[in-house]
Amino acid sequence: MTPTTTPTITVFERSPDRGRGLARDMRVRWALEEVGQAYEVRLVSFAAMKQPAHKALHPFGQIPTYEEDGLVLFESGAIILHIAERHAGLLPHDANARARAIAWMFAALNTVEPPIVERSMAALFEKDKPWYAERLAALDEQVHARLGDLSRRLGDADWLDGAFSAGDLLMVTVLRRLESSGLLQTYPNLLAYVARGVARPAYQRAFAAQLAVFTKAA
Ligand code: GTB
Repeated sequence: MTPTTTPTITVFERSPDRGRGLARDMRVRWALEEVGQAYEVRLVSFAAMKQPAHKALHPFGQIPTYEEDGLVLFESGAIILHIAERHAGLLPHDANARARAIAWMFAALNTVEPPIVERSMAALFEKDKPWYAERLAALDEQVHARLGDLSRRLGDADWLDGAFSAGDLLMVTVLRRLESSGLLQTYPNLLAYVARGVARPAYQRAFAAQLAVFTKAA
């Protein structure tokens, strides 16, 4: 059922990624754009995120959140699944194909994203440590293990399992976090996959909207 009121999402008032679309509101914006659902945005500062008012929406004091018709959701994956279940365009109708697309959503979030996030965190916060080079090499190896398997599975297909789905949407946003690392360069089909995702008009609209927030705040 489509919502009777316009959903509201929360996003960083000033994203630390400086408008590169790497924060997790980007995937929610993209999903909403794919299904043609208008949305409102509420900007939240780092300080406000940790206050009781925001923690009533998000127990861990983070973005994004999603509010619609009395429903409050947190966790980008749960929000996207909710959007995909209520609108056409992000999950196939066939029950088995739908289950497989949802499996790809979980794979993006539970299997591919964790080593990528761990690597980004190390690159941000551990650069000055004496063991950094060794740790980075180990983390690179873990990321390559996932990318190698993903690349082999994708092969020369456009998307992970038939038509573009919420699984691809999440996987593309996860892989985008590697853009500055150079690790994707070894996998031309994954580079092309990400390029296909970001070329989608819905992605472009979502990207422009999050960039406008950063530009206005800067
Ligand atoms: N599992 C949750 C989900 O998927 O929704 C994770 C939510 C989350 O990590 N939110 C982050 C947050 O609110 C923003 S996206 N952080 C504030 C806090 O925890 O206090 C993570 C993020 C932040 C910055 C960049 N960047 O600069 O590139 C990329 C991703």
